[in-house]
Amino acid sequence: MEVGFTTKRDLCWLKKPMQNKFSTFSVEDFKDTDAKIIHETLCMEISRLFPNAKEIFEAKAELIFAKSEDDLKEGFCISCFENHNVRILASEEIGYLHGLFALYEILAGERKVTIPYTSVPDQSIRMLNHWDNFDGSIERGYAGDSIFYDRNEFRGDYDLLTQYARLLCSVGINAVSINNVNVHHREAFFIEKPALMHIKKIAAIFSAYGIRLFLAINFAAPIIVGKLDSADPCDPQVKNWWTKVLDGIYEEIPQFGGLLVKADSEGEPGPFTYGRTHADGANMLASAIASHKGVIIWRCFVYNCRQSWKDRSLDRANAAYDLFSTLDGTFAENVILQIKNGPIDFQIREPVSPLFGALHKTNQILEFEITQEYTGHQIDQCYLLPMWKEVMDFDTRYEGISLVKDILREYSPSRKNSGIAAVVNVGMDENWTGNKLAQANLFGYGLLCWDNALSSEEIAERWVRLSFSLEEEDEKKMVDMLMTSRETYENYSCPLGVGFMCKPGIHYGVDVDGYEYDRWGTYHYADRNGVGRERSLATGTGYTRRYSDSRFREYEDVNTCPDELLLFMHHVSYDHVLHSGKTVIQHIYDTHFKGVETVEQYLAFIRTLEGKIEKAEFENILERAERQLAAAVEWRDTINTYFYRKSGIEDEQHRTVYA
Ligand code: GCV
Repeated sequence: MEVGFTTKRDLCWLKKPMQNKFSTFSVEDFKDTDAKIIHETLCMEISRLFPNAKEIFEAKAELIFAKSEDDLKEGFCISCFENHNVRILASEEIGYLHGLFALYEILAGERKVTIPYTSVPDQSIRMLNHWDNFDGSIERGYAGDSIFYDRNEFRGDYDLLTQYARLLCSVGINAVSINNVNVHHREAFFIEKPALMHIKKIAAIFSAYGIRLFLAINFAAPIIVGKLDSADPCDPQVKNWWTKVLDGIYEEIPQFGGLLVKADSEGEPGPFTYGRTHADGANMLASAIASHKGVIIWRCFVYNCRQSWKDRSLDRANAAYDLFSTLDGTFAENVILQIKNGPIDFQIREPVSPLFGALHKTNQILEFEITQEYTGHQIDQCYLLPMWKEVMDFDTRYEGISLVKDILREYSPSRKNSGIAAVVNVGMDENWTGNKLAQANLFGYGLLCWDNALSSEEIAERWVRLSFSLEEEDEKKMVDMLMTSRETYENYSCPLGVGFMCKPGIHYGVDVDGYEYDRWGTYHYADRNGVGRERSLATGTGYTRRYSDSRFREYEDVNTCPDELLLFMHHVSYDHVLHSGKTVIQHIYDTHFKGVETVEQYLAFIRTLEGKIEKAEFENILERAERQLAAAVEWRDTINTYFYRKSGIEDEQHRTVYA
């Protein structure tokens, strides 16, 4: 049995095998084929995490995996925990594997749990989306090339993919899409046999860890691949074509999860070309895949990307709500709408999408972005768990089910077709994520999808403890650094929810007016009197009215609108006084100075880690932090100067603001 790995990679949070912890283990088998595969994976993982444990075929082993009478879904129950005697119960075989990883974490991370310890996932779908292209590049990837593809070939490094799959399984991920939602010409052919021959091998690796594989498709594939005249979802020929394509996929990959679709968005084709609705498009694919029990995940990131800054009535933030809330109840049972956390695009601060709570009869997935497109490219550290917690715990204030994390499950007609997805942050870099600290986001994302009640802090603590071996004081400092890093990034970048002051295209670094006169619908409208997008019903774009009555009233009124969202919702003067007691302009100065000072403190702390963590890790974290500081200084000085020039108002504290 192959136990070690040949491709050298950071083992991340699984790097502390527990030698001689158990000498024997036994497994009560489940009967079907998938179960046998997972049994093999289980044995392999035991030998990696608890070396020297031998499988025996009687019930008196030190580590026992046995069937549970309760329905634990993909979860487990660690029911006994005495000396060397541990029992892990599960009702599906994948639960054994999740239980094993949990046991490892309890022992290696010295985590305290109460026995019996039962853990059942809160969300059914816990997915990662890759935006990887066949040429090996990754759209919005900051950790090297794709782990799947290399110069228009399948990379075929199955050892690497096994390492990846186990990392994902260890944090509870159960679905992965492996190609970019912007499906270019070559990737459009992934649905055909020659590519499927490779993809089925990738699917088998994931499947051994209980993870289903999905493909992003091009809606115009019937034309591009099938050479039909049209991709009209209401054309029977088109539906027949998709049915055959999907039959072909399932013939190769019986455990295939389904399709992910970006349609009529940012140049991608879609049903609008034929005067059809998104329900027509999604339902056609859903019916073509239904006999295989697959699902269609349909993204709601649909907006007009050819807007004019001159027209203040058109608002990109309204787009997804307006389009999809009117289609509620019209989607097939195996269609799931995937909704970005905010109404625009993964900014450091956005309100929660008003679509949550507006859909009551449609399966839903919430979409996050782990890859740090707008949050520092994995150069700047930005621990995103606090942001994700805010979104999941957000109270829409509709009657009945009102928290986003509950809405996902409760308002999805088919509970198993609901959950969370995120654009992942990994690539070929040896530490997977470019910046070692960005591993915490991947780890934390998985944990949070599984257990929605975890705090960001607990997740950070668990990651730090498993990843390093620090003294308590340093451990605490590292956790504090992670915990404050989102606020710090926000402090030196876009103020008060205004968003998009980054360099166009690459989305790293400051360019205050970079998007101001462009077509993307992301304007801050700063002038000599004030700044912000007016989205009130009374005098703006009416975005605020897309929320429940209570949220509408809160956001509509500048006096009740939360400070952190003020410039998202309103255009206000520079001397407008925030709830904090500061004027908008003074807030901008203060936060930008503070942001840089905090990064300086991070850097000082990181320097003290020399010799306390592995050399390569130290050098990596230090190098990134130095670059973060340089970027933060640019952000601070550009933003401060920009608003000083616009407003003519001096910093009360007379710090250096360039004229
Ligand atoms: C994959 C943003 C990103 C695009 C991305 C798009 C999406 O606009 O900048 O790179 O495209 O979101 O989510 O589809």
